[in-house]
Amino acid sequence: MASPEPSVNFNLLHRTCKLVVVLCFLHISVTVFFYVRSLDIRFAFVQNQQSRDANDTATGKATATGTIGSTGAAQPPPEAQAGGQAKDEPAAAAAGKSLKKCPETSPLLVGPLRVEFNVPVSLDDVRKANPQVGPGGRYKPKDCQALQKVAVVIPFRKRDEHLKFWLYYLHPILQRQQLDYAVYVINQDGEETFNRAKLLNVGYAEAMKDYDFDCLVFSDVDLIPMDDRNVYKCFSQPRHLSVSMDKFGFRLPYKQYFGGVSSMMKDQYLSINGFPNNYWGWGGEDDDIYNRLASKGMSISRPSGEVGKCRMIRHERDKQNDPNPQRFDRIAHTRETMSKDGIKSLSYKLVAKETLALYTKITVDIGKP
Ligand code: UDH
Ligand code: NGS
Repeated sequence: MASPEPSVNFNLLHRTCKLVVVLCFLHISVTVFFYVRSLDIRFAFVQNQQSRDANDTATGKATATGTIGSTGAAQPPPEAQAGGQAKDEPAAAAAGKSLKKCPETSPLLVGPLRVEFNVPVSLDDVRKANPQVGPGGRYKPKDCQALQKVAVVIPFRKRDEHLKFWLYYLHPILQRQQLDYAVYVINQDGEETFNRAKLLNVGYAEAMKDYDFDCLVFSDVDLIPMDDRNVYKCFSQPRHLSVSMDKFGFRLPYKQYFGGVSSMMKDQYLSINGFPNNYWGWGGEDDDIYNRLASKGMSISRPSGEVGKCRMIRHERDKQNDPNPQRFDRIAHTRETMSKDGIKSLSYKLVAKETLALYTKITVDIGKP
């Protein structure tokens, strides 16, 4: 007699298998559903990051203070949602609490940059690309307290095309460097012989009337850094920043070279009585500054050759800036002259001070040789 048991067993096995298959299907569906959803979120995050990055390039705004929801909108971090301790910095600022200090190295830096001068730029474009830069070319980070207050001083006369490129490249860089900065263009009035170092002294004097800057960056108008890790700030020793220029084959032309772009803390600058006022025409004033620093026992700090790469905008020699025949004699006597000639003996006539959208323009009569 045939027993019914095998058929019962078979039916049971059949049903169990069906159940397992259904469960597997359910499991796979749920997994696929959540996987696709997570892709969606990641995609939204990337898109959002990109637009934030583009915006941050212009604004220098710190990123990633919250999480990104499926809508792509920034949301408070989980701790804040749960009523935890996470700090929302802008809210802290709004509540009158002091901001925390910016980090030693800005997280916004991107490293090597492409720098080209073949397409002209307009001031209008630069303004639009830098909405966070205030009148006079001033900026400070919103989300943290900048480590230094920096006045960037540019000696100037009739180099408007170069200035546009300088503003176009430098404003985004300086914002990413999380500096509290302002740009001063010191325009020599009239047609007399150019005097770079005296204009830089005027820049110091005029900038200090506006704000308690603790660092001065002195930059030629035609020099653009090729790496934003070359931070336009001050160090424990005076800094030479344009160490690796294209026109010198990306090398330092000589060990004492201090031309182009340099920076000094206010007290370093004052300890050498500022810069010489009597170098009229091209050459030697940067060597005199180097001599001043060396005579006070200071050394020159520099970025690496890689980080210090920069491009110079090619140009012809300017009118009224021929090589100064007295420069060799003058640099041979820096030690004797520096206490008498410098910021303490500076005299000039302020012709105009204009607070423009991207910089402060100081037009000045500095006399003649
Ligand atoms: N500068 C002006 N206007 C002038 C002269 C100088 O704005 O008429 C400023 C400007 O910021 C410039 C800086 O001063 O970058 C230094 O000027 P410089 O002439 O000493 O140095 P630069 O490197 O030129 O600009 C060196 C001479 C190049 C000769 C090239 C011949 N092909
Ligand atoms: C030196 C000049 C510096 C000048 C440097 C680079 O010879 O002022 O060349 O010049 N010193 C003297 O003349 C004493 S550059 O090639 O950039 O025009 O900065």
